Amino acid sequence: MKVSEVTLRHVKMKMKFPFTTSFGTFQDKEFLLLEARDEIGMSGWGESVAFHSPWYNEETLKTNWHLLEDFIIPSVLKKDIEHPDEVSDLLSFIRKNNMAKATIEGAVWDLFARRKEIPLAKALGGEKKAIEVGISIGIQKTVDDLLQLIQSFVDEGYKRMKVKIKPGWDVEVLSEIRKHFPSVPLMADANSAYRLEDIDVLKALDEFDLMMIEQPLASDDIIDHARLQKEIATPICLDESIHSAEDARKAIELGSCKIINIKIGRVGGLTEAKRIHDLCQKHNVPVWCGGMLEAGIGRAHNIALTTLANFVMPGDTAGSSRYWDRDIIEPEVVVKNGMITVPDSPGIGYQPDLEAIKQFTVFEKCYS
Ligand code: OSB
Ligand code: MG
Repeated sequence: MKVSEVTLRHVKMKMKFPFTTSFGTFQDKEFLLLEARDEIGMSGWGESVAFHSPWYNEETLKTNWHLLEDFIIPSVLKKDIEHPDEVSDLLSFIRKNNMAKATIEGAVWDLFARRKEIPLAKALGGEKKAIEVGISIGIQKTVDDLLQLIQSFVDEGYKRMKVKIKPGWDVEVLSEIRKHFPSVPLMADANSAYRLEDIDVLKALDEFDLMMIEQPLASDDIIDHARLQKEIATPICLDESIHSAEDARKAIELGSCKIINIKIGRVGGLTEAKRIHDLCQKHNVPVWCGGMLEAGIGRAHNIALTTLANFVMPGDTAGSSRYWDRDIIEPEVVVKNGMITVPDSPGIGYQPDLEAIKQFTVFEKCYS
């Protein structure tokens, strides 16, 4: 197969609610969509998870556009590609910029599966027919607001609650949650808001029977996380620190974490995501699929990846209606009793809603 034409779109959507993490607040979601067309006129779709600002990692929608336009698209266009695993080889001369790489790699995976007339999940080797879903809840104005939100998501059936924490919004908040929801599956995500010196606070969290604490320390660290893991009972899950299977190998060897959150964009694509999955499986390290507040295309890729066997914990793959009044795929992603039924149609299993995409597109450019 050959990618003979690529359309890159800058899309702007508004989330239903502001989402606050330890590093900032999102509501306007601007991102890139990539449509790759092959020599027989079929299309595959990818979504970049880079945000407008470089606060989760160093990439932004503009750096992604630059990398895609000047390096990535020219390296993939017109090349003979037997299998999507080859895309990461074509791009291996480019250091990092994983989210930009994953954008086209995801589109090639979708295209590959559509041409074979199989679901992307199957192309990846996934077997689950349905996946468990958790929800990630941002920092709220008051603890009461948070408790009410948790109640509504418990009522909707979400399989685990993840709350964002930061210094000053941690021990008391989690203690209140546990008072009201003594046995709900609960975890906390700090997005790197703490330092090893904060160890007393992090030790205090052991009291709340958390499934895990996600990325408590620096976004580029695996050394201090290993020291911290020796001191606390709560399993550490790494998110920001893991960019590759090599990173995962080192983190597991050092004991920096007991669980890994896999995000396709952060690791440079589905091929690398699968490698990390396989490595973790070999080492009995459970994984789950993280979220980047994706619209439907990115969400569909996450669902397909989650069908692999070692995704044994609920992911952050909430339904479309959690984020959007109108998503960009048809049908929308629906969560019922905390589960998503994996689509069995070819490729990502959902159709891009071209009318919605047109409505949300700010700028587009075609490369051939
Ligand atoms: O750390 O997992 C994270 C959102 C934006 C940036 C980073 C993260 C998140 C989430 C939201 O936790 C997950 C989602 O609902 O997509
Ligand atoms: Mg996280």
